[in-house]
Amino acid sequence: MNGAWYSGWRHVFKLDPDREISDEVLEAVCMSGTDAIMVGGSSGLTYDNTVELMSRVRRYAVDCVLEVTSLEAAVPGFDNYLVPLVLNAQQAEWLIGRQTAALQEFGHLIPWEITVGEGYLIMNGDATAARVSGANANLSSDEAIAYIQAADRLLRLPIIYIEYSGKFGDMSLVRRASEMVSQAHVIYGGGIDGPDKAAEAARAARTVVVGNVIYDNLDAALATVQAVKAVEIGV
Ligand code: 1GP
Repeated sequence: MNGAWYSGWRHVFKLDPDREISDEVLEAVCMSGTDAIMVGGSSGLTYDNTVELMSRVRRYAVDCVLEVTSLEAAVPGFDNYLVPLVLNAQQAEWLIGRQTAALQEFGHLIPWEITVGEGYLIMNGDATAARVSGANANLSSDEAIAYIQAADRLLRLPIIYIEYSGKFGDMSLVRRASEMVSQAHVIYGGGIDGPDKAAEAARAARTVVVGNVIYDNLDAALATVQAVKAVEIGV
């Protein structure tokens, strides 16, 4: 662990401001023992729905982090901010263009001490994030590893997020990435529908993100917390 605020994360729940969540479900998620709540989504984020979700999560002691993907939903008051740079985006605006446009406008307001860049590798072409950013998700393992090495070694990004949103990914690739990085913290997310896949992902990545299943099967989602925490970090 390098002492960074994300370095101890093993399990994270990701909540989408554009989706309904009842108070009961939100309470169960926030009190589950997860290490953080990540707020983010690929479409439909607004200032209002992001503020609303943040203030509801704020009732609980768990850390609340915003993944900033649109300028209008860049809401102050989160514990930390993650700024994705889509490594395999086809349009440069998603790699560094939107971020620099935001800096021109709001650079003086950004809380740098609690903000980090996140190299985002989108591996599921059907995910909304892939469609929105035009990411080339059709990568061989070696190509994916080259992106990860570029992010870790050349760009020295502190976090690399291997994103399979909606589909369970190739754990041998994720493990290979985790074993190869020199300094980056590897996060995996996508298709975890219960404790078995959660444990598998926890063997391959430092941090495991669980999203959709919260809305589909709360008990299965909650069971992922202990499943992840029971696995020693092997990478
Ligand atoms: C999405 O990586 C997260 O950004 C989690 O993916 O919704 O498929 O669990 P799922």
